[in-house]
Amino acid sequence: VTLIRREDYLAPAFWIRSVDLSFDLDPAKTLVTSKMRIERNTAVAHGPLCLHGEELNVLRVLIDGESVSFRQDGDLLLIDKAPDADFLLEIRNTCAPEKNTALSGLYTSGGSFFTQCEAEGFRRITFFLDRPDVMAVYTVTLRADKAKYPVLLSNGNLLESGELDNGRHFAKWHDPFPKPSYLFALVAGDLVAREQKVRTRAGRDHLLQVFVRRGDLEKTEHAMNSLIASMVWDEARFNLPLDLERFMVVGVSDFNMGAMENKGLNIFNTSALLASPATATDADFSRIESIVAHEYFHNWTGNRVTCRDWFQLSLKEGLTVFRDQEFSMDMAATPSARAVCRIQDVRQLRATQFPEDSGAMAHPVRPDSYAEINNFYTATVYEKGSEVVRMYQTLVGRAGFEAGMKLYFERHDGQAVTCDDFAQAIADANPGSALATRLEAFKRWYSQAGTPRVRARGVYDELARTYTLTLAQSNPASPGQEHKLPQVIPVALGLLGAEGQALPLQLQGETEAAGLERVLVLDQAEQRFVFINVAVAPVPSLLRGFSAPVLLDDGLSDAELLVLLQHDADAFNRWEASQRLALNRILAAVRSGQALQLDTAYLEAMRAVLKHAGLDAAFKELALTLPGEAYIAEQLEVVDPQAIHAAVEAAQIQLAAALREDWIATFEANSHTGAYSPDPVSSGRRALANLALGMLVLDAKAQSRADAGVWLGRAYQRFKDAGNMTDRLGALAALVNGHAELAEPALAKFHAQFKGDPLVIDKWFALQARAAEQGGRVFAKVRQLLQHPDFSLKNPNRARSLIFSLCMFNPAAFHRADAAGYVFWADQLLALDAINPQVAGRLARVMDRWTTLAEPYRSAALEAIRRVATKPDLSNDVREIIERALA
Ligand code: B3K
Ligand code: ZN
Repeated sequence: VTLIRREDYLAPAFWIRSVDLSFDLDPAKTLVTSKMRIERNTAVAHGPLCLHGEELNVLRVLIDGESVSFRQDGDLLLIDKAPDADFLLEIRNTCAPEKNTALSGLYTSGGSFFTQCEAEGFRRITFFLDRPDVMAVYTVTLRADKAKYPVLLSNGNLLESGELDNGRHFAKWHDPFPKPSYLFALVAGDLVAREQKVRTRAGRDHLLQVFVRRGDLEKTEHAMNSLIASMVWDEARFNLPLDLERFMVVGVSDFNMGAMENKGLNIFNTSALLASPATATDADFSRIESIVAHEYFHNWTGNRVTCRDWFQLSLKEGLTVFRDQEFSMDMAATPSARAVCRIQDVRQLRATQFPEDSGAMAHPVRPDSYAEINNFYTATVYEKGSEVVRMYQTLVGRAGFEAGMKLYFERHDGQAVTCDDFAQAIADANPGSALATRLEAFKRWYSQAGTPRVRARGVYDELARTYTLTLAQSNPASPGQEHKLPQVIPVALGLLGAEGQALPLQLQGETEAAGLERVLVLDQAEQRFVFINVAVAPVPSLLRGFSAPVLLDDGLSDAELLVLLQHDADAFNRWEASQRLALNRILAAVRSGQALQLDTAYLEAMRAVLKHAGLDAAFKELALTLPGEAYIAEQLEVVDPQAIHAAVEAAQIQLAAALREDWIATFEANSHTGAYSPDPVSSGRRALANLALGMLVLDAKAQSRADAGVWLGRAYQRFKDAGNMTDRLGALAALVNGHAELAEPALAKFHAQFKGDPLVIDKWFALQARAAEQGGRVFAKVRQLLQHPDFSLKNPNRARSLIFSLCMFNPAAFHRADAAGYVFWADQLLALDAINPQVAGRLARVMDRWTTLAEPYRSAALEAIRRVATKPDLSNDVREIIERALA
């Protein structure tokens, strides 16, 4: 593959200032006419006008109305004799939307037209300077059959619409804001809209619309509410109002990712948009809220200020994820619900980004090179990028960060900029801050891949009443980066006495204590911090709220972890203690090869959490859920997925048995939440009830108790009678994961009940493919489901629900000693690559960490990767991932 390098960036030789596009929409052959006002960029040396275009059929090229000679070279169209003065370039071409299975560019789904242009889809619609630093004002005319496509949408404001001959009609749209081509969108189809008029704090009126297929309208209320909440929040927190008269959101069922922030016309995967209590779970409700918010927030962080080049992707993505995470926390309202949000975000980071950062695809938040940019919409760019933004806020404070954002927009509104510009704005707004004084070192977060390790050891001197904390950091080598420099790591901490009391924090040299929590800045390989006037030997609570994306080795004993679990003022660290207690035990079993045996101290601690009157249900559910198998694997040098699974399974069975009476009480106390509302309190109770039910079914099966039938029967009953999807799917999952006989009739009933709702059928596939493996039954079932009439590789959601669920989210079913999982992966990957390279590129990532696998998995995985590599016509997307895996 050919690599594109960050250091090779050159400004474009031409600017496109405005473009007038018209479309004669037809699924087989759509005619596109583009009239571009172009001027030379005098700052750059002379050269031909060189436009991108992929899978297009060019009909004519005119400059200022005269035909002009051009040549085509691969995916480029070159005009050697472009005028020096400003000129009008007119190009006519066709494209074939209904043949576009890659879902990039203009395509059809369910008989309607949609576009997806980020990152480089616009060039599959018409010839253009398809790069984010070329920003143009768009005017778009759509013409189509009126009966089939009554709704015609594009970015910005509707200028006019009307009838044409032959049953056709048109609509003309204008977006006043210059934008890069990746933010262009059009939609044409038979859609209906939920509408809402809103007035901003600034007193401007706006029309909000959510367009979906007929029949889905009642499932858009939550998305509309989320959109309104996002608008209110962005104005209140960052003073950023909506800037268009109209803001539209459209749902489509064939979509490569979650959603897309096209200016004024966001396009959403229906899975990230539609929700009703009967068809969507609590997790869906909260995911929809955060994705609606994320895309809306992009209007400022991404659209008004965009990226100079794709290496700067985290400029908009990391920042916008940070903003949507902050929004969700603010929506959660109570301190405990905020902590639950934070815990969930960190769990996600550890499950996806940490493995990425230590595997074949490890790359900095700002990558140095890529072959296919679509491969770099990663957990590192998004989630680690968000953690980097969070560290700015930690270092300059919340008000300082808001001042930095203000300066960023004052300087760069309407521009395409870099991560350096963002860093500079935050630092300049906070002169003398812990950030500004270390800016260059801080920026290593953008250039160094890998998860830094922080080792913390404390020594208490009883006589001197001092506590000396030594913090040391290191960062192992990653591909292309042998040696790394120290990073700037904010370590939020508190100290607790053995009875749990918070101790005042006074560093040597300070005249008085500065509160009970503070942020130390670790910016050297090793640093010592001496606390004075420390009355008793403390238990350190480090990295509170997960103040930096690092792996912490604090060497705490079980007794110390138990103090934190019980008393830490920081809810995140209380949860972290619960996870560490479990992790230590699971790792000991896996490392020693001995059967896991949970001890009374651990079980009693978990019982105390479960019975605690002062803790929220949501927190209990998180604390009692064992660490994920991917995160456990991260702690090991050599990974045996079956050994990890066996240890987790044993832990679960023992936790289920030892706490049986408490699980029963927990289930009884939380299983009736009344009329459905997705709020944090009732969703927390549903989550805990589902965990308890899962434990009780597991226990009934595992211990073959005399009254086993009781809980299996109750689970089935709850499945049948559930008043919402969260309870129904929870009960179904309990039966399926417990391999209960009743699982089959329940699955059949579920399918029959929801066969008309593709998003629910996705859940039906995913639940089976993610089920707890037992003797290869899950894998066999997945192979069988490939033949199911509802299965199709063409719909990304469906492909993800079955194939990705198995390969990515079910390590024990996937990593088989007989290599059948890897053969399955290679087969499906090759089939998918022929249809949709972007989605295939994601599936290829499954093998990122193959080198850490134990035998026989390692050799078998290598063989499967090599088999894929020998395929001659692989997409660039898959080729890049496979080559990195083999590098
Ligand atoms: N910006 C889009 C992602 C585009 C992915 C292209 N392969 C959605 C988002 O992050 O909001
Ligand atoms: Zn985004």
